[in-house]
Amino acid sequence: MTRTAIRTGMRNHSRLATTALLALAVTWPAQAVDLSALRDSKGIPTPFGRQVLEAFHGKDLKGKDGPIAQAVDTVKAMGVAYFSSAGNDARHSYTDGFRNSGVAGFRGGSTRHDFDAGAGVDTLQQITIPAGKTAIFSFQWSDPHFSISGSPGAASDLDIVLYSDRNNPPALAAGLNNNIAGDPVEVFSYTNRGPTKTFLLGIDLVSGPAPTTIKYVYFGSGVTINEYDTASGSSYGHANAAGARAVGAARYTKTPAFGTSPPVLESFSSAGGTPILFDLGGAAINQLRQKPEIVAPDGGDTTFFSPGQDFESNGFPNFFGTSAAAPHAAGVAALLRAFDPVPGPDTIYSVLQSTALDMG
Ligand SMILES: [Ca+2]
Ligand SMILES: [Ca+2]
Ligand SMILES: [Ca+2]
Ligand SMILES: [Ca+2]
Repeated sequence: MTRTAIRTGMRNHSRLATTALLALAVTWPAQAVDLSALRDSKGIPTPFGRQVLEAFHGKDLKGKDGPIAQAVDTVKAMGVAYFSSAGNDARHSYTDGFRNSGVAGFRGGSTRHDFDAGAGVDTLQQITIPAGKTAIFSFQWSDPHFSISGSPGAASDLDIVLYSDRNNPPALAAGLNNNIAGDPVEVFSYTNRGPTKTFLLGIDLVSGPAPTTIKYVYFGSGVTINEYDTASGSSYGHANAAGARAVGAARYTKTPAFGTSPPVLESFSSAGGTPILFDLGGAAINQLRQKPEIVAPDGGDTTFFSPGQDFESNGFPNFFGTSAAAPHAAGVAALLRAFDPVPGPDTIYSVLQSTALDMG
């Protein structure tokens, strides 16, 4: 993957001149998003001359283009350049094929995934959740989504279950929906109210064929996967849309303007590589999009966000994350469009990438 950093010339207290219009689409949660920023009062995608940026990466469906990714592609086709934060989840993802261990799972009749790709059998994956922290696991598998493609929806029902690390451990949290004919998605969250400790994760096939790909992305400060960690890409959803440019983050103090060249990627900046496994009609495809395409600075001063986070101690809080980087990329695109309103998004994307610094 080639990552490049756009040259914003950003300095502390810098402001991005934006004579072209910027629109902000906040997408959280992604399935209930208000897309009004992307459309005018008649519901028509916003016209030429407008850039769209996005401050929050939502958690819409991965493995295919969800409703927001589709909206991104629609407005991009109307001439809108769209920049999405790549995400702040580094490589916090596990991806593998389902291997049937033959060991019984949580629900009656289910069988457990074997995490060990070799001769051994290991049906529980050890993870660590720090004291007082909440872990969220979003688990999906290669199966059509009813909410995107309509019938027949998912052909397989899988579950994900969290256990304590004791012998004969009780289940602490789980995603146990019947997914048949619905969406192949299970999500659970769990807050560790005790000291930092290890837990065990099981993935069960309840019914239907074993999926060729299972994948979860996890969220939560300090949560770690202690075995069989595939460290897979965590950028998905609308950041993964073909029409969007996904933006990673490099702290502004680690850019050429501050003496570091090439810029250094923030350790949390999400890696790409989440394949698109189904088209909008539910047919199986395998399309890998090179994401994120560009990197922009984060960590600039703001007047209010994030409170208490002032790493230069200059009285202004600093805004970190790819949500801070994406608006800088959109701001540069707006400057380009203010300079010359004719070029469409493909030209803007091309100019940004071809004039960027190669980060390797
Ligand atoms: Ca095995
Ligand atoms: Ca284990
Ligand atoms: Ca299920
Ligand atoms: Ca500051």
